[in-house]
Amino acid sequence: MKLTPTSDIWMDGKFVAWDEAQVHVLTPSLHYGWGVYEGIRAYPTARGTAVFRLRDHLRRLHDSARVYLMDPGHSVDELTGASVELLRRTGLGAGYLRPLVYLDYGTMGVAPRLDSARVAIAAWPWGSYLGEKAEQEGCRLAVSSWQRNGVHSVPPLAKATGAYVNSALAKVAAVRAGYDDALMLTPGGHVAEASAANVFAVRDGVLFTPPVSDNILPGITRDTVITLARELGHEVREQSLTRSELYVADEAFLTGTAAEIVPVASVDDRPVGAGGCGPVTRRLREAFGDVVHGRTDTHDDWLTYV
Ligand code: PPE
Repeated sequence: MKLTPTSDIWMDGKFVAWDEAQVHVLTPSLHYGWGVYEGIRAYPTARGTAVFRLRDHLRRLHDSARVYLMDPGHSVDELTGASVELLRRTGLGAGYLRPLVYLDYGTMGVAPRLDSARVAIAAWPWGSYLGEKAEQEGCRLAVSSWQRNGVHSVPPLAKATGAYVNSALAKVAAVRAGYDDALMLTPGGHVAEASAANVFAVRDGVLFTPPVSDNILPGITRDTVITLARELGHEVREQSLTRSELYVADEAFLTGTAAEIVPVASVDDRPVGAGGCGPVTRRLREAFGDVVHGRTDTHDDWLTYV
């Protein structure tokens, strides 16, 4: 996915031209992966551009920073204002926001100085994360030989930059083997999640998704889908799943900010249900589309209008 530059990037309270948003090559965040970030989407609505669950994402950014002992130095309110202002300046009607908390250059060694946190927010247009074909016809997943980061190694609930070498190893291997994405397991063999998205299975109208204790990032889209599914009358169970339970599901789908809701066509070459997008997944995608585009006011509190 090639980046499309926009006009400005917000850095520590100032707007900087895209090409001038530089950091020193010796920042410890680059060397040791000590940084945290978020991914947030903005959508066009009848009332202008709206950012979806902005405060929830920025709160998670603060939570992730706390796990990594960094103080972003800007409150959730300040970062909300900066995000909105950035979208105004860049003129993006829809797109992706990427806040990043990282360490300033100045020390080296694996115990970096943690009181030098810097914050940047960039925004750019971002289309389909897994590709148009996967979005329409479903993605092909393969269980990865790489285990998902665990609570004893790299805490899965914090969105740390360095943690993504784990996701990247799995995703690169899956793509090289001809799949769209990797399905990562816990050391105990439970399904955790895809490389950058949570996973759901549907059987007899009931939704199943792995619990936070199975090494997932507790996704905001996951939470959105749980809420919408219950409103549509579905039972939702957060419980451990094995890969075989996905093989025999009626439907399965992935959720994430970048990915949105993507049907799963197959897992390890076993077609899930009838393949393609099943009826429950379709209904949830419609409900999600209505909410993010402000076509319903039931969840207007999830939208921050630019
Ligand atoms: N698990 C992981 C590991 C993950 O990275 C994401 C989001 C999710 C679950 C879903 O979380 P949420 O976006 O709150 O529903 N991945 C982000 C980054 C992708 C990327 O850097 O590439 C995203 O979707 O923005």
